[in-house]
Amino acid sequence: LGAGPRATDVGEIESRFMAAAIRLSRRNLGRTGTNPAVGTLIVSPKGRIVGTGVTAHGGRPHAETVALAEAGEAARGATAYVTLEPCAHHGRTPPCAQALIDAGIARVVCAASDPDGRVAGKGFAMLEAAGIAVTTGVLAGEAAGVMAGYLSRTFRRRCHVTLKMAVSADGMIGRPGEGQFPITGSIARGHVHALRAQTDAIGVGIGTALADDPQLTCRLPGLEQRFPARIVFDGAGRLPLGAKLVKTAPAVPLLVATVLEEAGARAAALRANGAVIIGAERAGGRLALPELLEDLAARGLGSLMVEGGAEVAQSLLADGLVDRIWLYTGPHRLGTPAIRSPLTSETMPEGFRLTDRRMLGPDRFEEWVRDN
Ligand code: AOF
Ligand code: ZN
Repeated sequence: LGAGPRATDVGEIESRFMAAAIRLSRRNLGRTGTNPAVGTLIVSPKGRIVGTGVTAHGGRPHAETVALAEAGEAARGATAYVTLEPCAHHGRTPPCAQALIDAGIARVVCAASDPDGRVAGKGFAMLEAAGIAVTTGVLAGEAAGVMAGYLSRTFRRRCHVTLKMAVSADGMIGRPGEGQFPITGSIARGHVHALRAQTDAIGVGIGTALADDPQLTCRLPGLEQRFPARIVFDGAGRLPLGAKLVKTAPAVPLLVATVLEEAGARAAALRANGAVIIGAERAGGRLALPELLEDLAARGLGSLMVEGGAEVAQSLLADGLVDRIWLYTGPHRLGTPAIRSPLTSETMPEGFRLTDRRMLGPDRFEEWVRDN
């Protein structure tokens, strides 16, 4: 577990193993369908890792099953570190709580509880009824960050929203009429593509779709097969059939949120070209975003990353719908005329807390999370 000083107290040891299980769970984030990406470590009484598991591509088998299979007989008397409460329901396989009991696990340490009605507390109860010691809430916040999409979709019945912004040193996001303007370098670009691959859906406003003609796919070696859905917020149905977003659909899923009465025949034309049309309402001149986020969740999309533009960002912020901000700040000033970002590192809206900051080559990356 790294080269740090040897952990001695129980709480610290627990945190270290849980941190490793959370890192492991990230490996399949975005690839487990509507199932959360869970991580499991099986640790022997002597503190040796004898099994590791992460929810498989597509969502099955579950993490615990994978880790127990690797541990085999070594699971007897061991401690299982699981980032989510083990399931208690009969799905395509028997409950993980039962599998842990049958394997002779002595102790289970968990991060987050599972809000799925079929589990919600029943997993812990099953384990305890079998005489297994259960500790919960270890690094719960970190684990919830990884499973944010699943937890939001299940708990709140709406998409978890991450706003991605790239701003210049003077707080600008681009120049009017110049399309995609490079603000950050290639390392930051690769970082964005990797984050896209972990997200269920990527959204842009129609203004950005028209100005930049983006594809919003992940173009990193090894991740080309990862296709998050793309969503265009397009109240009046203005997305042209020749846009790259349409040309790449339906191989890469494309959803267009539009007011049906306004889009008229264009909605049918987009549908005929492979787009899924989501009927939306207007509220005060803009698209009614809360209902839209609920609609996306009902379609199984838990995490949404919004990549622009300023207007959509502003609307989501005004409605209090942004859960997390991924902010890239480039080293150059754009000067004027330029489009001002609704936020910068220095002018972060109230309620957001800095949870990560690092340099990606010449650019600075920050993660800000809203406290609920
Ligand atoms: C676990 N370990 O690795 C995951 C769990 O459709 P099913 O049968 O796979 O069940 C989906 C539910 O299983 C999902 O809603 C969540 O409650 C749980 N996911 N549970 O014990 C895992 N991915
Ligand atoms: Zn399970």
